Amino acid sequence: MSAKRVMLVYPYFYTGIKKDQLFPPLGIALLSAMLKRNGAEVMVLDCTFLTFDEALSRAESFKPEITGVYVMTTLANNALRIVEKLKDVNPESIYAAGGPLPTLYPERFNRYFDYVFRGEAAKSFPDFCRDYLNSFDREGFVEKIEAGLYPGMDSPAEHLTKEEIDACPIPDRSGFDHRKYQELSSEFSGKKTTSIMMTYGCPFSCDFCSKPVFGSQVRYRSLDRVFEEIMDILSYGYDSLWIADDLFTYDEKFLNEFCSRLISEELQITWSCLSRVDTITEETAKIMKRAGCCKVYLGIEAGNDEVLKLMNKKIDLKKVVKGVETFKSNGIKCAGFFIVGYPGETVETIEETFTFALSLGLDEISFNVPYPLPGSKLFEKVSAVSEDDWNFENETRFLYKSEFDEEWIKKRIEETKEEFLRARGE
Ligand code: B12
Repeated sequence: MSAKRVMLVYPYFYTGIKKDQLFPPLGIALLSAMLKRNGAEVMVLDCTFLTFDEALSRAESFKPEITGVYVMTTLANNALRIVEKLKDVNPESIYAAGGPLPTLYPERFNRYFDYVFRGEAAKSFPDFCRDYLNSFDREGFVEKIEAGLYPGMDSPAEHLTKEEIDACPIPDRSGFDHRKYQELSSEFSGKKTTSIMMTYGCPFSCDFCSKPVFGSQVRYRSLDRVFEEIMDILSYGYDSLWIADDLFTYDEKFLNEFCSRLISEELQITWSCLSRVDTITEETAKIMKRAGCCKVYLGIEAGNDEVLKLMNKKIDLKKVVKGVETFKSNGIKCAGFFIVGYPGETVETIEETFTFALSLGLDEISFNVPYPLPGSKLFEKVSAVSEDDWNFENETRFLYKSEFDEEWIKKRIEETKEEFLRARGE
């Protein structure tokens, strides 16, 4: 029987810029668990803490039959660079790409990869690998694949149903350098934090957002599976969760059940999550706090109702004030994300955003210029975004021709942040 080795590559190389959020990629962890369940030998090549040469040499010694690479916007160049070299060291392998960017632009990746899997590849990639690896005549097998057999490969991608999600194994976290992830996280916050996802999909259509993989239909995992995963996470030495769901606080019933169970299981962990200002009530904030929630990250975006409408954010300033107050009065810290320089804004509305951000009593603030994510409505509105512009992380930098002066915005962001810190006595 021939070997059944699959290598899954996360082509992100840590740059050394201090970050509070650096997590093992969950998509790769999930696919790894599914592949192992199908009998494959899997190596996760998480490049985060490796040099390019170290990554290549690990890949060369493993000699996979199938190499799969995760690609998102900021990782596209890395992915193409590494796949070119991998083909030199492992010419026998077949190469597959997946993740948000190939989902949006499969044709761009078809040039470099043998196969592109769009969307939730948990629905297709593990089955494809099983069938390919089990076939006696692999070349013959790929020639005879019928359209639609592997959703998202040569047919439209399909979302997993709630039942299918719950039937998946929990993500396989064994292939990551947890010591390094925990070191960095502790250095930043004193906590060993990692990410988890409990719901998939988001029903909102914010102008600047793109949700190519999970789409609009919200699906909740069963809490039994979620808690099985939390126990596994704790076994690696983590003591804090970053709940990465787009809308974790959207459904009060789900949220209450999660919190009640966390309280009754007495796991003594803290957690933070993304949230919206309009999905929170006094009772929910209370139970979140009791269950260990220490901080929420809120997309507030702007300090002007008309600009919020431009962004199709479906919140207004009143709701922002009330939402932040509800969290804060219950002892939950609030971080606010803002976008300044949106197409259609004026210098006055930008200033209103700075003033509003400072008035809210937030514990952390972050400002960005609009980031025209492929797949978003914003991307269609702005002009001349070049493929090469995506290498920049954490920089205030317009990736398109904006009517606003980048230097001025940078200066105002810095001044506002200084004022924020001064007001907090930091
Ligand atoms: C957690 C997270 C992060 C974490 C780190 C990522 C990590 N290592 O976990 C942090 C906070 C650091 C982060 C940062 C950024 N992120 Co982010 N992040 C997420 C988030 C919220 C969850 C990711 C996750 O765990 N998903 C769960 C897993 C199960 O899903 P998945 O990875 O997509 O996997 C499925 C498929 O993609 C596919 N698949 C995945 N891997 C592979 C591999 C192969 C071979 C195949 C075939 C298929 C495949 O199958 C999987 C299972 O079905 C998503 C939003 C979302 N809802 O997914 C955004 C998201 C991925 N991030 C995004 C962005 C833009 C960023 C930033 C650029 C933001 C910024 N301006 O700085 C940075 C870039 C960081 C970088 N390293 O380059 C975008 C990407 C959009 C795009 N079009 O590419 C998303 C989709 C959010 C959004 N809607 O805007 N992010």
